[in-house]
Amino acid sequence: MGKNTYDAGSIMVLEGLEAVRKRPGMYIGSVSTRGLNHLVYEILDNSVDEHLAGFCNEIYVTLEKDGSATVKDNGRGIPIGMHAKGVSAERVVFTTLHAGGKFDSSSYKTSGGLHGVGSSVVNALSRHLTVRVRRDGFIYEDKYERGIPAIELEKGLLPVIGKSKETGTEINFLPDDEIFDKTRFKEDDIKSRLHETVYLNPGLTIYYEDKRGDEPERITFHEEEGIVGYIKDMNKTQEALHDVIYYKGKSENVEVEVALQYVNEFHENVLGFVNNINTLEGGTHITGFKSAFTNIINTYARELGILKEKDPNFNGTEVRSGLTAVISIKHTDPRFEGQTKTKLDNQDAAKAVSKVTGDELELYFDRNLETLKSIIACAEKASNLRKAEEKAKTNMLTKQKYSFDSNGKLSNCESRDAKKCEIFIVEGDSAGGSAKMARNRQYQAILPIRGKILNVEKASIDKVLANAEIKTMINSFNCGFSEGYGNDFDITKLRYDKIIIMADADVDGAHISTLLMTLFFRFMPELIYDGHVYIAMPPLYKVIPQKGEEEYLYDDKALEKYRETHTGSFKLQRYKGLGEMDAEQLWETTMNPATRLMKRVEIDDAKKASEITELLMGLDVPPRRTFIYNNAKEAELDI
Ligand code: 0RA
Repeated sequence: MGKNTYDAGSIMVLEGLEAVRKRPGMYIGSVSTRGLNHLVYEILDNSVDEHLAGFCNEIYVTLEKDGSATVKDNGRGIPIGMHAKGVSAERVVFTTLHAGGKFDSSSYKTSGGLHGVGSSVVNALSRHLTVRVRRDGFIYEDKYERGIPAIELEKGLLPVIGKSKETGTEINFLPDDEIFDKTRFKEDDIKSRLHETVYLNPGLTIYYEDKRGDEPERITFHEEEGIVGYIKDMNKTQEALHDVIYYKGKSENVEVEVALQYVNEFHENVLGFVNNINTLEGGTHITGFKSAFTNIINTYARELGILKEKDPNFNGTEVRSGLTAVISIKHTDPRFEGQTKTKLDNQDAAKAVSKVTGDELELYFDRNLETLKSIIACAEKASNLRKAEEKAKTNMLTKQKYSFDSNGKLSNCESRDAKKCEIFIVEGDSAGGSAKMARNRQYQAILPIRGKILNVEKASIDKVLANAEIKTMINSFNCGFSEGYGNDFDITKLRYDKIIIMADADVDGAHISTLLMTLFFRFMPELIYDGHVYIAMPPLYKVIPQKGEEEYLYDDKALEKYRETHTGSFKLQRYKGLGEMDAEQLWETTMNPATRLMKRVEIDDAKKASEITELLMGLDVPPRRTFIYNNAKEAELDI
């Protein structure tokens, strides 16, 4: 850009906007409900950055009746003065695509630069967006439509629309229905994001209000205890073995904060955050924590004589058996890698977390010997269990190798070219039968499963392994599994490129899908990280018009559309289950790669499935059914 004028700037602006509107997924992940909610998070993150910079302690998030969202903070207010580009700095923030593009929503701004990364992306994807800035005694306003400024500025400066003693930024925006499949924000996701945000920022209060229903819903999110409260909440239904351990420190210019607690369980739950971003794929901060932690526990176990000279060390999985932990770091220049760009890559983070953990835990354990002993006892228990299970596993898997082929459940495909092969996991024997007839036997394998598979979230590993269906799955996928025995999972051996869950579009079907996702998430997470798991989308209806072609419709919205766009009478056939379709229909609608619809399971889906499973375990049957049903209804087509 040669000239530093407003005109030159605005041309760049329009090009940037077009790029965002053309490929929204590049900037916000997707145009499904997840991408839609992401708009709120982008705007929220800027206010949270202002909190991190030390100038804001209250944020209001409102889901308005008209479908728009408002995020208001009491920070300094986005700068409104003249920018070098010859226009108010606010306009630059909302119309210039900031570097990075993909997904780098918020970062830790210790320098207090002109933040607002993501604002222009939200602006470009909004039908309309209004900014109000309160500062210097006035209220300033700016407006946009689909990212394009909607008011003309005088001398490049914003109009004053009132007076105020307050300071802060208020942004209201309506997502563009030309971009998004659905434009209704999903309140549950937004609420849990807000809750997560205040756990990580104990000085912050977020006032949430949903005005869309008949009765407005209001929640105040504030967590005085920060990540300690987060741990307490995650463990609230479990038997804690000691008070939450908390420490923080700074090393390598990285701020490290950790809270942890053991429960009477074998499950490990370690969450990582970098500058408030949930690092779902882990990374260096997590490995730094794990290696220091394993090291410390083993050192103490030897000092206390619990491990004898001849004994091998406890491995990491054993040491973390029963552990719930949150590792939250602040880094001035985080680099993310991985499938969803949520894996931290900075080596200094590993060093910093490891150093702070080593120093602080030593201080803590020297003063809290009883806690230390109960933690070592957990590792010991896990270690003994592993040895017993390893034996059981060898026995079972060798036996199983011979028996499962002969029990005839798996109808394997003929090709051995994994890249082309698919396996359908089909609920029910009758649907399994149709699927077997319908399939392309060259590339498609069918594994019918009966009823509800074992709930893997709470079952111990030997029970999981003893379950016939699960054994068959592990054997047929051919990669082993990855919990409790160190890391035995080898994705390169995967026998099928696609693992497709095919269940009825009803409550029980949703439950089966949830359980299967939980199984994969817990024991074979790479299947999901690498995008191998799918959910088949059978149609809900078939319409047979008096004149014209038959059509399959996949949801109620499609039916509504059909009714609007077709005249003349038609017969409507509702599929209740997969078993109702004959082989040919099943092939045509659900299995034929050329015509079917499928939803790829993302790590968020699987994580949520696992959380739901955990939640359901504690509930009685009636609320459980409504819960599943409500969630099943919200399953969306995502293709
Ligand atoms: C840069 C400088 C200053 C404030 C902000 C950014 C700011 C941005 C956003 C976005 C949402 N809420 C925000 N609050 C503040 C401060 C400039 C100054 O007063 O010196």
